[in-house]
Amino acid sequence: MRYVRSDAHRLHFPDGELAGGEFVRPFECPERWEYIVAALDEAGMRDAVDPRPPDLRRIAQVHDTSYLEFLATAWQQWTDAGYVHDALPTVFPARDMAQIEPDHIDGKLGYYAFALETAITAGTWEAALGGAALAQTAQKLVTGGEPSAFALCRPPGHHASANLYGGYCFLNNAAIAANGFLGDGAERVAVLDVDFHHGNGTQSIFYDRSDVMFLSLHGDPRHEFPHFLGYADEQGVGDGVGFNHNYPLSPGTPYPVWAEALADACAKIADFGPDALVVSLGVDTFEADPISSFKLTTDDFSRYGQTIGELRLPTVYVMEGGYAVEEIGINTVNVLQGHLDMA
Ligand code: Q9C
Ligand code: ZN
Repeated sequence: MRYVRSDAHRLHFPDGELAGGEFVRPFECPERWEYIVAALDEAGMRDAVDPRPPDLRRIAQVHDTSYLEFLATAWQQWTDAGYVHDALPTVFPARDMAQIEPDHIDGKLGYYAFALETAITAGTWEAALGGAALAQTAQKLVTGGEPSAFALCRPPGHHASANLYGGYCFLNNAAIAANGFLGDGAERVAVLDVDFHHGNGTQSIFYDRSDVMFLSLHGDPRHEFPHFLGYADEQGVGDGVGFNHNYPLSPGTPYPVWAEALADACAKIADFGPDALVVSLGVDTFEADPISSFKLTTDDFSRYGQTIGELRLPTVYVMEGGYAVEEIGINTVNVLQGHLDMA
């Protein structure tokens, strides 16, 4: 399997992440990328591809132009306001308040953020755009005939909606890949999200559509981030009814229970009969993940890679979460190799 990677990810590394009421070293850190590249190399998966330049016209089919404009200029506006540390919002357009984009950067940050663990820095936009370019390049490889490809995106993307950032995500790389398949002639695309956290951004982007089926296995939002989306009764709206499937699972879920949900999701994908599959690949379902609570082992990642490979669909894997940095590489590689064993 070819994989697409670039050094641009290093441009995004905030000084801190707000967690448990204090600033801690960000869980979403550049070492994650290094460990994955090292494990790919060790496994003999050395077919690395450089990204094509980002296609902004297509990114703007997934994200609002006002949101892209905000991301592209937020750091400049922040420093123009006299601030010197990473940019974080302090105020949000909560219930019963005006949903109007303010002029001041303090207001804009709250308008476009849904969570405040995620800081914006000088290099955030360039890194996020670089990540989106990886997803676009991987999609082009698969549209061009490669059976599968892996986009080593960092920062991740599945929490970002058309006009909201948070949960370490700015541009929705998986949605950008899915939209790319449609733009290049696919009639139906499935997005399978196996990250520990619900892919609220991806769900939101495709919620009213029948050409993209979204399926997510994740920690129950009653207990886990992002807390405000990901319930089982969210089945789509309008044309999209029946094309959104959530599998909220209890804290501590072990592999057999998780695998049962995956089997159900894969049966739904097979019935849907998509032309392509995008997998939002977060390996924060790992038993030793520092911010998550599922109990998957390193071998389980091989097992479920095989289950996904058995679908025998043209597939783009897009990197999402996974914060047990020492094992993030092997867990990721195990999914990709499991896929290759079966596909
Ligand atoms: N106590 C991704 O995996 N903080 N984002 C959770 C848990 C935010 C995760 C706090 C987690 C974001 C892409
Ligand atoms: Zn996650």
